[in-house]
Amino acid sequence: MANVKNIINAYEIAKERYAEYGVDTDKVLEQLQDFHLSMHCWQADDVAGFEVQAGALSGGIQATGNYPGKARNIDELRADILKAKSLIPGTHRLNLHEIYGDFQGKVVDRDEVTADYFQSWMQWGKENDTKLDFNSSSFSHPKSGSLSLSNPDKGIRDFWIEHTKRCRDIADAMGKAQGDHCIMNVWVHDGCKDVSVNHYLYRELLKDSLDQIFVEKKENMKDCIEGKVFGIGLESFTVGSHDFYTAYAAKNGKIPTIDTGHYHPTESPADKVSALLNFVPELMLHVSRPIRWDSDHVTIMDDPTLDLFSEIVRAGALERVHYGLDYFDGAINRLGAYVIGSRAAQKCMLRALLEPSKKISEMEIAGKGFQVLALLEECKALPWNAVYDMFCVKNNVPVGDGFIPEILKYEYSVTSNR
Ligand code: RNT
Ligand code: ZN
Repeated sequence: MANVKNIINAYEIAKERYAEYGVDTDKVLEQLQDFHLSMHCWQADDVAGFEVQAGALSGGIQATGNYPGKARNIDELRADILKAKSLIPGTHRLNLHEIYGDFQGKVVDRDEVTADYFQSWMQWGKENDTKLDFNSSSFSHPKSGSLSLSNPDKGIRDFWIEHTKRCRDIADAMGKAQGDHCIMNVWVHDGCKDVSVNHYLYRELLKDSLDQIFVEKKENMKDCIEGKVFGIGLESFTVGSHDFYTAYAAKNGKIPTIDTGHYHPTESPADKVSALLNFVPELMLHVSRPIRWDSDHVTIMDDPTLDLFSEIVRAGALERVHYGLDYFDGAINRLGAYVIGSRAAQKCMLRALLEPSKKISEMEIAGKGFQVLALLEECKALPWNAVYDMFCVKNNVPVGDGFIPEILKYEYSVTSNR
C-alpha cells in the first residue's frame, strides 16, 4: 500500500520542479480530471456481444487468447466494467457496439434494432455516471461477407444502410438521454482478399451508402468514420481506406476516427492530428497497440501514444478530440487489460499536458534548435509520475500497482467462477 503522506510530499516537490518550467501542476490535474476516455465494451468479452443468434467473430478482425472468465452476458459485462472503472481515476464513458443490446432473449436482426434495446443501458449509464458512445456492427453476421455497405447486391447494401441508420437513431436517443452528444463510429470491414478490379465501383457504392445514411441531421449524436489498411482475410484491398474517409470527412464535415492500429507500420498516427484538424471539425481516436499488424494489444505508455496526445495538446485541440480505446486481448485478465490500457492512456495525456509547450514553441520559432531538443529530452525525466500518483489519491483509486491485488481478488471471487 502506497503511503499517502509520501505521495503528497513527492507531489509538492514535483510541483516546484515543474513550476521552474512554467508548468502549473494543479491546473494540469484539473485538466486531467476533465479528460474522459470512452472505454470500449468489447474488451470484456472478445467482441462477442449479446445477440441470441450470435455466430463467430468475422469481418476482418480477430481476438486472440483464451484467458478464462470473459463476460457471458449483460450483467457480467456491466459488473466487469464497473469494477474496472473503480480502479481507473476520473470519470469515463462507455463505448457500446450495437451487438451489445439488451435483447432479452429475443432474436433481433440488425435491420430491426431500435433504441428500446438500449433503454436499460441508458438507465445504467445514468445510475453509474457513465455517458455512452455507440457503434454500428457490420461484422459477425450472415450478411457480413466481405462487402457490406459497398456490396454490389442492392439487397445486402440496403440491409446495412438500414442497420446503420437505426444505429444513428439509437445514438441520438442516447445523446438526448445523457444531455451530451453520443459519438457514433461507423467502421465496416469491406474489402477483398485477393486481386480485384472493381475498386472504383466499391468506393462509389460506399460513398453512396454513407450519403444515404447521413441524410438525416441529428441533434444529439456525432458521426465518425474509421478507415484502415487491411483486415484479416481481406488483405489485398480495403474499400474504406484512410484516403477515402479523409476525403469524405473533409467534404461532409464528419469526424475521422484515427485507430492507431490502422496504418502502415512506419506511418505516424500522431502526425495526422495537425493535418486533419485543419479540414475536419473534430477527431475520434481508437487508441490501440498494433504489434506487426492490427493486433489490438493492450495500450501501454509507448512513444506512438505519447506522440499522439502531445500533438493534440500542442495543437490546442483537447476539446476537439474524442478519446476512445480499441483493443481486445483475450490472453490476459480482461479487466486488467482495461485498467492497464486506460491508465496508460491517461499517463500519456498527463505527460503531454505537463510539457512546457509554450516555452519550447517560442524557442523553436526563435531558431534555438539545440535548446528545443535539450528541453524535450529533459521533459522525459521530469517527475510526472508523482503527479499521476497524486491524481490517483485525489480520485480515491489505488496508487501504482495497488490495482493488481484488487483485480486478482475479483478474479478469484467472480471471473474464475464463470
Ligand atoms: C476494426 C476497427 C473497429 C473495431 C471495433 C470492434 O479494425 O478497429 O473499430 O475494432 O469496432
Ligand atoms: Zn478501431
